[in-house]
Amino acid sequence: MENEITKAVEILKSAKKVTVLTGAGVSAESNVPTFRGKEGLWKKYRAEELATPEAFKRNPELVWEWYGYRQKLVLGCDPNPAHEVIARMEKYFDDFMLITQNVDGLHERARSKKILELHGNLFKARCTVGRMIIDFTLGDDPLPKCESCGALIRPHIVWFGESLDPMIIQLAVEHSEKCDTFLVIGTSALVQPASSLPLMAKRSSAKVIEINPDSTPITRYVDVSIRGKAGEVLPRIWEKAGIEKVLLKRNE
Ligand code: BV8
Repeated sequence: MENEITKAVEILKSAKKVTVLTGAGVSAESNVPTFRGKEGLWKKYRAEELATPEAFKRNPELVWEWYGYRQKLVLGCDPNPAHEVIARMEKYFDDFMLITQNVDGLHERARSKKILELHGNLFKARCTVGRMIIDFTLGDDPLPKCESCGALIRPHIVWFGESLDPMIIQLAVEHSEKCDTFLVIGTSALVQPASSLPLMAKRSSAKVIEINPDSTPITRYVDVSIRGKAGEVLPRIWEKAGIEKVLLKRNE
């Protein structure tokens, strides 16, 4: 692994435009269960049962119960060193974008500012009629309604079979195609269109670095594949790159 970390450090030291794509694995060390891991969220429930518009139509109360459970679960978790290094990276590259598939809000809590949330956010909801988006945490009402029109509100989450926000996916594609360095961290690379982004970066001759304890369908395309945990590997790469020291010296 040391050899791959050294390669990743060399790439980052000459990077100017960095794009990062994260999946549930970046929150694993914050004790947020991943989707498809052995303790995965989907294990208790099947995605089709709950993370789809049909499920919400069929049983909105059960879907809200699941999202309320996940809100409580995430509120008991904290960002881990992986989130923190990604937040610090943002300050040191001329052009930086974080694209996340995660809906847990931990990147924001780690003070990342430049974030594209591809799949929405657990702590936002929207009116099923007027589509107005609000900050929302489930309370005692199992079927929360829109304050202005009385219609049901739903989690502001992209469910399977639903399209992503066109503006968000367009920005994600732009940042994947124009970066010179693309880090893909903690994703099984199974969900589309997110998992096409690293390949777009590769096709636009960016250097792609994958950090994941397991291999994934994109491992064979990346330049550097580091088999490790994000919370351990990212701090080592960042420390070794010494970018903060160099730039702090420059700003002295
Ligand atoms: C859409 C919100 C147009 C829900 C989620 C081709 C093109 C377009 C669409 C499709 C297509 N093929 C299939 C589709 C349909 C579908 C899809 O991709 N299905 C898959 C399952 C085959 N896509 C869609 O429906 C998308 N819509 O494209 O619209 C359209 C419309 C209709 C029909 C066709 C196209 C919408 C997808 C969004 C779905 N919503 N989330 C919720 O959260 O409640 S996706 C869900 O999976 C989460 O967001 C999650 O982030 C995402 C991906 O999972 P991962 O993040 O990768 O998590 P996972 O557990 O799988 O993996 C964790 C990884 O971390 C593992 O690799 C593990 O090894 C690693 N790890 C573990 N510990 C660590 C670690 N890594 C680092 N450090 C550690 N410590």
